[in-house]
Amino acid sequence: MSNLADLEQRALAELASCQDESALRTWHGKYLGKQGEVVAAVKEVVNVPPEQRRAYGSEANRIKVSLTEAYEAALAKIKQLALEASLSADALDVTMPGRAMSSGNLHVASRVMRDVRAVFADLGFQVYRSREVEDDLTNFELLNMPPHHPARDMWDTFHTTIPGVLLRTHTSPGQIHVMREHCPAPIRVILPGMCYRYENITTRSEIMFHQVEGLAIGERVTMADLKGTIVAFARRMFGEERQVRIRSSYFPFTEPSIEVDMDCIVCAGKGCGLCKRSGWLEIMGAGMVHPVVLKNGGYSPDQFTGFAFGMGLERIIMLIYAIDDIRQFWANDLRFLRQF
Ligand code: FA5
Repeated sequence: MSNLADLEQRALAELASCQDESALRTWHGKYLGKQGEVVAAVKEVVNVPPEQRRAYGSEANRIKVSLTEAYEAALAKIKQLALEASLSADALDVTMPGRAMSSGNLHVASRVMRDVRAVFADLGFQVYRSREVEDDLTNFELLNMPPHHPARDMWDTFHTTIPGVLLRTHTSPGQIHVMREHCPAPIRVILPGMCYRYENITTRSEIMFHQVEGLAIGERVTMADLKGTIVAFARRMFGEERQVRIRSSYFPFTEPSIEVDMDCIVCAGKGCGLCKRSGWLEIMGAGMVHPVVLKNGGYSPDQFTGFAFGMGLERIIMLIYAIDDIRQFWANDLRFLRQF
């Protein structure tokens, strides 16, 4: 008959001396496994005299339960110590579950700008990037607006502390840069980018906004080419059924000048709040490049003609998505930005 008290003491002493998980598992086999000493001691009950059998049996079971609990506690402790040791040694626990990365998305202005660029690429236009900090000469004078010309009032300007240096009010000064770089070769480019105007912020006007300038110069470029380009762009961008309307207008750097409207995308020309009940929405200013501007860009107006246009990107996006407040674009409100 086993000496239960001796067995328990021995098992506990050996358990306390186990240093790692493998020693613990060996201990478990020796005492609590199928062939283990504790199981053997429990089976021993049949050899105990009947008057001691009940006491022996219950003591053997108590020892089995208590050693099982001691083993589980020791195993948990050793696992915890091993985890802490590996964390402090590696500083990276590859067993921990990963943290999900939230993926961002392109700003709606960048996305639609890509679409616009793709449409013009199909029409044979290259992209030319021009500077945002300009000089007065290129932003105004070379575009046929000498100092004190009243047309300058059309563009409220952010001037810098350096005299004659300003934030461009439109992408049109890029026309001068690209012409001077490429003259006398024909040009077909778009010039996308940010513009700045010192004006009141309203639901339709911001102090910073994107424009997409277009410029085509060649020996036989006509108003019909301008019209065809605009119509092709509007239909590719907004749908084949779109109607385009051309009104005469005035810009100092184009002659003749036009303003281009599209039938309202929301009410299909019937009249609604977005189009101010007119059925039409303005999408760009345009015209034939003024001879003075051609000359300033290095081209002879006797040999070359050209067309140019400039459209406001945010206004176009407002049409596509029926956005009623331009201030949303740069307000950094994720609820707005995540919709696109
Ligand atoms: C111009 O800026 C001319 N440079 C366009 C041009 C280019 C005409 C080439 C002829 C030849 P305008 O000031 O109208 O024109 O601006 C063009 C477009 O920019 C407008 O139709 C509008 O869509 C957008 N825009 C103008 N001001 C703002 C503003 N404050 N906020 C948002 N968009 C604006």
